[in-house]
Amino acid sequence: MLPPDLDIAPEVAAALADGRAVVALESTIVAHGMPYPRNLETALALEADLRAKGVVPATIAVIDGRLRVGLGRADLELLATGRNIAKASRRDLAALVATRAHGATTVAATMAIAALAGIAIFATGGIGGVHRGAESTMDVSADLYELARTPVAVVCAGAKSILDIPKTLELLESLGVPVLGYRTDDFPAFYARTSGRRTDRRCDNALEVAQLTAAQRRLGLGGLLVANPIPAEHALDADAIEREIAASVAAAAAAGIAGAALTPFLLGRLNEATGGTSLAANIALARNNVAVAGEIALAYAAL
Ligand code: PSU
Ligand code: MN
Repeated sequence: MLPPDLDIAPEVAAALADGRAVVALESTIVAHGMPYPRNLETALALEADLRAKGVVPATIAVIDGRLRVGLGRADLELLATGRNIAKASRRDLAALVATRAHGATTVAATMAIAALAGIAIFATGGIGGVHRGAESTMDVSADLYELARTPVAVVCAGAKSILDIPKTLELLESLGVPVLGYRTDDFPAFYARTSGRRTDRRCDNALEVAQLTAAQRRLGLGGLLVANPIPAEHALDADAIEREIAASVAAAAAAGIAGAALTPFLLGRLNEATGGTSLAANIALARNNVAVAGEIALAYAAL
């Protein structure tokens, strides 16, 4: 029985009922991850890219307290331009529903809602993880715990090095989350094709990922992470980005920014400091993740 708070768009519901390919998309990247109007253009482009492949996009958000799976243009405009759209992770969903508020869903909350709707594949840019300094702040994204418990395959370009990537990979291992490298042995670092760390398994085509996703779901073992490196022509110079990241992390500490506000602060400062280049890279890797997720969803639907 689906909760009465869930609204699945007719196009998405029909595709799910027919066993056709569906890919979930998150909305924090729209409301808090990119500036207007590129956020809106990107959200629309990601959906168009999927449709062009014969895959139905299901962008997820909370609108007026409804858990919405599949948004219209007006919903995307609201998220892209709204001044007070809450960033919604798993723990925020009940309050947004109860107070009939809006929320842009993080990877964790998008996974939870996608699973309620029966969607198995989800594409995003980068996931949250273990923050630098977590040994004293204990700031670890709920995304990692969601991956451990919720049966959705998340296609991402790894994690930004605003995070501590070795600790993030250690925790994913502890939580039992398979970390697959898509056509790579290395775990990518968002703007860069490698973090210097390995994934735990390499997959060379979408069918392999679809079969692994199906097995993971049959066994009830939770989610999995598919790490897909940024296309080489869009990758940024790792040293230059690293300097900006270190400065952003220091600025956050000096301003006493912590908790849910930390990731949006770091993303915003980084976007400003690196201007158009990092934004262009961000958009390119998101589209690349959607392309791979679309292929995985098509292979999954054909199993
Ligand atoms: N990393 C990015 N871009 C993003 C996010 C993370 O490079 O937009 C967003 C995602 O929605 C992710 C969330 O789920 O930030 C993680 O926030 P937190 O660290 O507060 O869990
Ligand atoms: Mn956090």
